[in-house]
Amino acid sequence: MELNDFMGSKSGSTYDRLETPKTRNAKNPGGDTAGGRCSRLTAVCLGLLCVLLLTAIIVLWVKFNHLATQSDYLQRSVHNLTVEKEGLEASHKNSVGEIRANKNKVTAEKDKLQTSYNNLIKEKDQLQTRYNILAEERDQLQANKSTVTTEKDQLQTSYNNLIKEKDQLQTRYNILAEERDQLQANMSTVTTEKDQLQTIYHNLVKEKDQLQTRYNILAIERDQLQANKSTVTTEKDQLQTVYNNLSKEKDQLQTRYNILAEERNQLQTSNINLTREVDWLRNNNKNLTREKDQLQTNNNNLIIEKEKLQTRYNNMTLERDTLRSNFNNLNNLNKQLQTTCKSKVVDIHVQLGWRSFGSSIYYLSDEEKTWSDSRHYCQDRGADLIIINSKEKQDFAVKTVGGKRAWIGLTDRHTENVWKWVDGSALTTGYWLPGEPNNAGEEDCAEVMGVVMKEGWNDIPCTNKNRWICEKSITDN
Ligand code: MAN
Ligand code: CA
Repeated sequence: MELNDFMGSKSGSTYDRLETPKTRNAKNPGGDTAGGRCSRLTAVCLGLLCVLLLTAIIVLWVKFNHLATQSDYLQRSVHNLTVEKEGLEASHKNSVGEIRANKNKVTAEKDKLQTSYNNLIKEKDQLQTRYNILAEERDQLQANKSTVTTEKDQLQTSYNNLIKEKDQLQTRYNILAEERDQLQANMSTVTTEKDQLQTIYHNLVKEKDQLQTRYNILAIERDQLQANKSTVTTEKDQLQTVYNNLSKEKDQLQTRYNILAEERNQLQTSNINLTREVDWLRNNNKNLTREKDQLQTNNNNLIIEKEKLQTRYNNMTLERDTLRSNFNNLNNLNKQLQTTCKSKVVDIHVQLGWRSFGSSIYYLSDEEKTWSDSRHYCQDRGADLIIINSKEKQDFAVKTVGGKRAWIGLTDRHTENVWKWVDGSALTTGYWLPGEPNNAGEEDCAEVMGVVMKEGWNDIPCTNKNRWICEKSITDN
């Protein structure tokens, strides 16, 4: 803006007004002499040089702005990517921590299950062994029971046979006894008829002897049978005792067998439950193994993603470092250019009659204008009326105005007796002449006077025409 303004001042009537007194004194009123032409040529060359310089400055300025925008954008991108990367790294760390914790838990649970599974297998084997022993014992008892039952049946058969034989002997004995009784009865009859039948008697005696012999034989046989019967009875009693004992033992065995059968059933039930539990544990183990494999896969994927992100991060760090280096180089270049540019601007302004003081340049007009017109003149050149806020500046202003007077950028036109500088700041230290400001007839604008014994400020009407002092900062961008 200021540069364009400056360029504008070159070709118009304003430029003529900017000519230094020195230049103006050099003019020949006669006009077209060799000295005059030389001066014009110099002015034209200077103008061209200014145009070239300003063009270069504009191009560099535009380029610098473009590079600065790019640099900002890249810096923002780097920052966003760094934040994203940190977020991803944090979430990755959390995920890895969780996976490790889960993996340790799963491994511990798996070990526990394996241990309990091994214990169950051992218990199952022990139960199987005990079951086999019980089954063998049961089979032996079954065999013993069959043997005892067979023996008992044989003994029962023998006993029944002996009873039958005994009954037959009894029947025969009864028949013999009956026959004996008949013979006895016949013998009485025969005794009566004994005499008559002496012969018969002898025969009968013989027969009786024979019968006696037979009877004796039968008696012996009976005694033998009786003895046999006693023996058989004893044996029967013994057998009965044995049978009773066997029955008792059988009952006891039956009871033990029932208990064993119940125990066997319980063991079978336990075995089925254990088998089910083992199957369930096996399934669980399979599921846990599957989950573990999935977690392992997830972990591997995360590690791959992390490595990719790390690579991207490293590449971006390199890019960022390169960009930073470029930015620093550009910044340095920009600073150098700014310094050079400012120095050139000051040089050009000085050549056009501006004076350098501190970090600003100042222009004292030869013309006279109202306070507002004077201010517009300065503003049109990227400057404003001078602000005097230090003793050094006051001394510089007095020296510049040199025995004359000029507008300064101070007014109370908005609120009477409230003096403000043109940049809106309030007046803190004033270098007023004694008795001023006195507002003698609506005096709202300030001037500086460099008249001997009258070096200071005075208020006068803003519509008065006066010289002025412009101030232009060379530190502003
Ligand atoms: C005298 C003084 C000033 C006043 C001017 C106006 O110099 O009264 O205060 O501003 O006249 O011309
Ligand atoms: Ca006054």
